[in-house]
Amino acid sequence: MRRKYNKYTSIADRFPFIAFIIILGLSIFFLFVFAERFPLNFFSGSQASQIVKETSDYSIYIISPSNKQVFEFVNENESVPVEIKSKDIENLDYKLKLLANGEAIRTFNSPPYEYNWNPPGPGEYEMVANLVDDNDRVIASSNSVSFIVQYTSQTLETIERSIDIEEKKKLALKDAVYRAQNGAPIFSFKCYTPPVIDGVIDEWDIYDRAQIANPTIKKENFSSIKDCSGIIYTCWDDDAFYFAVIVTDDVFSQNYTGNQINNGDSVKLVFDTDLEGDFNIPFYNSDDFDIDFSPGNFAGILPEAFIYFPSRAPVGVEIKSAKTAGGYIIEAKIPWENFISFGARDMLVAGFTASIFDTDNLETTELVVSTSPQFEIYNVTILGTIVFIDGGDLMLTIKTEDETGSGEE
Ligand SMILES: [Ca+2]
Ligand SMILES: [Ca+2]
Ligand SMILES: [Ca+2]
Repeated sequence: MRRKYNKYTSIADRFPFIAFIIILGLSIFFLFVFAERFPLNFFSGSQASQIVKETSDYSIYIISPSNKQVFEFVNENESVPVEIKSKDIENLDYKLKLLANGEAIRTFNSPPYEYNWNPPGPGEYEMVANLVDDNDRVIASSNSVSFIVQYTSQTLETIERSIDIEEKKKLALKDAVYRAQNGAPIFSFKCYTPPVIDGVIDEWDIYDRAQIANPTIKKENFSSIKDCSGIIYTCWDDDAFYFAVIVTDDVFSQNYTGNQINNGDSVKLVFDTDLEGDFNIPFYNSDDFDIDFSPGNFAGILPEAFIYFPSRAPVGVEIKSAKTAGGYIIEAKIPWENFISFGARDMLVAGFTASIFDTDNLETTELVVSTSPQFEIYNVTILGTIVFIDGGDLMLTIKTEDETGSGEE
């Protein structure tokens, strides 16, 4: 019996069973290959999935923002540039619907599929563009990109000073009449060695810096701080006010001189030197000074300053500029005699706003960004605040700290 049973289960006898296993194996293999190539719902046989199959030739691709991109914004006016490339969808009766975190933010009826999207706040966003029909049914989808929006509060970079200086800063503001609602005050320190006005700004990092990035005039033209923004350093002594500005400006244009400077790329400083005396007078008067600084055009037109209000050429101004890869630098000294009877002194609080006037392709100003949240010419009520502090020789303080630091190592 046993031998007979062995004979019955020989290879030849098992063949149908082995063939069945091989066919089953191949079927599973091909099923996986197809599942990889086609969307899962292709196999469900529903009508919607048939449409997806038929339109899988449309390629919709979000090229900006890129996946995992991090946007570091300094204010809420900045936007994420969205750009979508597509193939063969232009002549269809479909619309392209852009979604961020599942919410529709823009519907395009035709190309170009470009949009500057102003995000509602910081966070991680997922963006996808869907090709939809009149019934809002999704015909095809783009790649999905996720990106991060962050806001860095670099509006002011106040260097942490000694206890004595920090105390002075508080004290200066405590009893001062100033417009606290116009942004955080800028602290300007006395210099014991005046900066060298040469367009090289190595010596400025011991002073506080302020960001010039709030769009204030023609702000509808603002999209990103890469278009136009800057950083200003200031200091003072008994002779003069000094500043250095690093401007980011993608298109440089300055063809003007004298009282026309602010039609081209330039920097404007406005001072309200007596805040308390005429606090309720909104327009410029005898204690207010509006000064324009031009970097020149690096091709014949020299850097210069002009007092826009009260309109006149300044005296004794030293100014140097330098062209940089992303914009330009201005470094300047303005003697106090230009401010008639005003000169900075320790703990004095004044109105102050620094602005960058940006002209790119037109004949006149296209955008103004400022240190204060608001700015307009001839209006002193929206100026920010500057606090003049004598904190001793900061160069000495920094050096001492360095030496202590290296000694401890
Ligand atoms: Ca210098
Ligand atoms: Ca005033
Ligand atoms: Ca420009």
